[in-house]
Amino acid sequence: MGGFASLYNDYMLVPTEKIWHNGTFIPWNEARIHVLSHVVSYGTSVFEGIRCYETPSGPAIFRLRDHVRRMLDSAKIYRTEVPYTCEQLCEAIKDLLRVNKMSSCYVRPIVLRGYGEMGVFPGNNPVEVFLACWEWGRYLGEEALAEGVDVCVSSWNRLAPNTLPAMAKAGANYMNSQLIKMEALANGYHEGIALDAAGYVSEGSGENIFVVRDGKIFTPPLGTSVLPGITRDSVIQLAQDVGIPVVETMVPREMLYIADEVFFTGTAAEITPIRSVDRIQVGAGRRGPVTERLQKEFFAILDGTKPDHRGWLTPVYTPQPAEARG
Ligand code: PPE
Repeated sequence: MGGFASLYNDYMLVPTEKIWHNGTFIPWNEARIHVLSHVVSYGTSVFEGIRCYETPSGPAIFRLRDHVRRMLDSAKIYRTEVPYTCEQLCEAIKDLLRVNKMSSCYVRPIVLRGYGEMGVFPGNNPVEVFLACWEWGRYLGEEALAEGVDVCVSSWNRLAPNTLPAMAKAGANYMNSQLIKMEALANGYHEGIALDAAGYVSEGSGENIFVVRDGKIFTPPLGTSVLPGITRDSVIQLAQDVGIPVVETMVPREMLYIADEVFFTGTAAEITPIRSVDRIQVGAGRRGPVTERLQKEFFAILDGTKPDHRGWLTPVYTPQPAEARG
């Protein structure tokens, strides 16, 4: 990746066998759209990113219903009727992983407006639903989870209210994310943090953000142009479980510099510590104890060392009742 040096991780897709399209499985290479599909000119898509983990009781999808629900919410914001229910899409995603014989992987459901009419109005273009999966490693590099990443505050702001709705996970929002990410990499950082239109801390190009100071955790509230992250919500609940107070409040930029710890959360990034912001060292300049504790709690549910009492994991293969096993 010329110009973006070694901070760019190689994410070259390795095809899996099948992709689900409007109710049927088609070969990976046949999951195509016409170049004049509405989505190509106008960015008309909403999507999700979901992880499936290899657990001691088999592959399990993390917070599947919550992700599918958020995609249907995103579609609703854009007046798009998805011709499948939440239950149907959850079942189809489980089928997808079985058909492709996947254990740990990333799942990308996409709803888009396809080929038909031209012009901005999307309402007469077909709604196409695709479900794909592939193997995806560490989002911000292999050492990121332990060592932390170096980030900058972006010169780009996040979406202003009444421009593009930040609560929708829409393809178009990611043009803003791309500006943030490219600028960060071009300047030698792993990632950028964007402020909202009022100048308060919002989120990363593809991650929510948390700040720790004096044993308390702060995170920007909905309404500061953040995506309502499912990992964000999980971390808030896990922090409460272990008695660490979490406050959803406006975070001024300078809090990033004087924090004891700062970390990102996201499906792809999981819980990634931030060791510097704008070349100012955060805390001790490495993963702090609160971040580490939350990582431990999070991964303990995924590796089965802690019970999943909230039902966050959906098994891909339904466990057989003992008597039916023969
Ligand atoms: N903010 C943004 C802008 C965002 O894209 C994500 C997810 C989050 C917050 C965290 O949300 P959640 O995954 O529900 O905890 N970003 C996805 C896309 C990554 C990509 O490069 O594509 C992801 O983490 O899967």
